[in-house]
Amino acid sequence: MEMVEIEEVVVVEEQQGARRRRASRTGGLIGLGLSAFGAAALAACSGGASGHPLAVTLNSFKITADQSTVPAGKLTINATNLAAVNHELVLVRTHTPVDQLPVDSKGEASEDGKVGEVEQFSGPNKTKKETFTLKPGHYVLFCNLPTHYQQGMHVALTVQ
Ligand SMILES: [Cu+2]
Repeated sequence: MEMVEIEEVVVVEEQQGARRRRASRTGGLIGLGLSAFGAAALAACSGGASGHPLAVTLNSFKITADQSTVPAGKLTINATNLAAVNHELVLVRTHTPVDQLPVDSKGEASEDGKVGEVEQFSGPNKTKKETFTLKPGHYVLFCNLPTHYQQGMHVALTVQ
């Protein structure tokens, strides 16, 4: 069973390297991946992740990520909420700078270009994991509970 998991990750790594997606997973592709990307696959498996891992920390009122650029394809976000109150993480693909999204009268930022979200959850020190499939581009990750974006809960992410 362990080998099956490793092969799955290898295929994902291979896809990311080629910056394109494959509809089928052939035996030949897996064989190629095992020889060329075996080490990367083992590293990816150690966290039990199904995509490239990104650690995001939510706090009142700040968001940090452990990488500013990630490869296109599957991304597994491990979001940790350090605060006792709820926070969430919305992902939008946009050309707008990270701190210039339009905000409405309720203090909620525009979610135009939304590709997904980690729904709100409370801490402190709790982690929620979600996997997204992202194409190349500029993304803004932010908390959209009222006024949280304006108070600084946003971070930029480049996918390439
Ligand atoms: Cu928040």
